[in-house]
Amino acid sequence: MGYTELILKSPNYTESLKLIASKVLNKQRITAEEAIELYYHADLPFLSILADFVRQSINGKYAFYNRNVHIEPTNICVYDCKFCSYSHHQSKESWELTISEMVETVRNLGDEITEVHIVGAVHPGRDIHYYAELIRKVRETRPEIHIKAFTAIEIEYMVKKAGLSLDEGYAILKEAGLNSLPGGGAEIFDEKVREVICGKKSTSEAWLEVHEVAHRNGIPTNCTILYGHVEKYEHRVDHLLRLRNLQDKTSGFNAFIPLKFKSKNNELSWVGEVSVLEDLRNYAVSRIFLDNIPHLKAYWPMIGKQMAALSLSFGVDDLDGTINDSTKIYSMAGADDQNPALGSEELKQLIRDAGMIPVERDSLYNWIESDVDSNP
Ligand code: V47
Ligand code: SF4
Repeated sequence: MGYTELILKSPNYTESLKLIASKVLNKQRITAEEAIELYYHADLPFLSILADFVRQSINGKYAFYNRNVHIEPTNICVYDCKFCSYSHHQSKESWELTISEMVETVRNLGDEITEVHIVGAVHPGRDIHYYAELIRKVRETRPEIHIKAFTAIEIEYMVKKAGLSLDEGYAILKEAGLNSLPGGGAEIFDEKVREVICGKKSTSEAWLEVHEVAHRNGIPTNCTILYGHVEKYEHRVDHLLRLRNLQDKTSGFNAFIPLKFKSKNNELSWVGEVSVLEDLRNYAVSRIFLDNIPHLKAYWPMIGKQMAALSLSFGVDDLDGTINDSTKIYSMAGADDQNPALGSEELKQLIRDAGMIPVERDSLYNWIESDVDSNP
């Protein structure tokens, strides 16, 4: 008996769960209500089978990784999100790197690094011209490297500060050498929950607009959700639905990255953290619901290496990444991996142990190297 029959003939599942399963297995889209039902009522084996079906339909047995480095320009922030352990409000220590310091970091990177990921706090004194200068200098130093930089929150602020429109801002950043945007700052779109956890930050509507205009300007982006704090399943599904709708319109998202709330050293510490079972449930429902976003990424410095390996059986096809130890956003919030560096051999073995085929990718998911010959 195949896995699918195991679900459809099993006495363990309700008729409505079986209906959802047959929709997924027939490659039909599920509704928001059905996603909510999966969150509340489906068990992990059920979710794993369906998420793996979707994953394999899109990405086969391949699991991707890339060689990147994170640079965090500053922790001085105009906002004071309650879940944040990183900004100067919480850490009580302010720091800002100069452009020369950041360029020096890039200069010293090994040739194998193909991407630089630049994300930091929203500094009150830095506008788009400052950041365009940073990107320009990075580009001069490493002409071939992919520059993925600035969350929608940083973009919105730097563009407004300079009195420009988003289109004008993107023209400047693209000319300087920006290639894509990461997915941070989305948090949770539901306006009431957003008010509780990060009331001063850019609105959900603004986040979505920054990404929509990026896509219209030919700049691909990622998207995220911050889950496991005070939100309910209904809020997660509302968030996924807004992303799915935008992707239907633009096709500009490359990857969705669920970010698990880490509770150390921030104003939401009292909430605690959800279990690893909840992480797997969340990956699987996201994979099943977001049928139009090609990649589901696990950010392993946050959940730990072993959990990242397990996530590959719950819809994940991409592990971020081979990163240096400069990522403070999570280590300060109590990430499982306090020293997030992983060599590519170790990462590849982790993927093989999970029964998948490792593929080193570039930032746009073109293949660089794999155990098998080439992208089929
Ligand atoms: O927006 C902050 C999150 C994000 C906490 O696009 C926290 O490839 C958990 O978006 N617990 C920034 N999460 C990082 C980000 C990211 C990371 C990796 C890859 C990509 C990509 C994007 O970090 C913030 C916020 O949602 N965050 N504090 C915390 N205590
Ligand atoms: Fe600032 Fe980002 Fe922290 Fe919010 S999450 S306080 S925007 S650094």
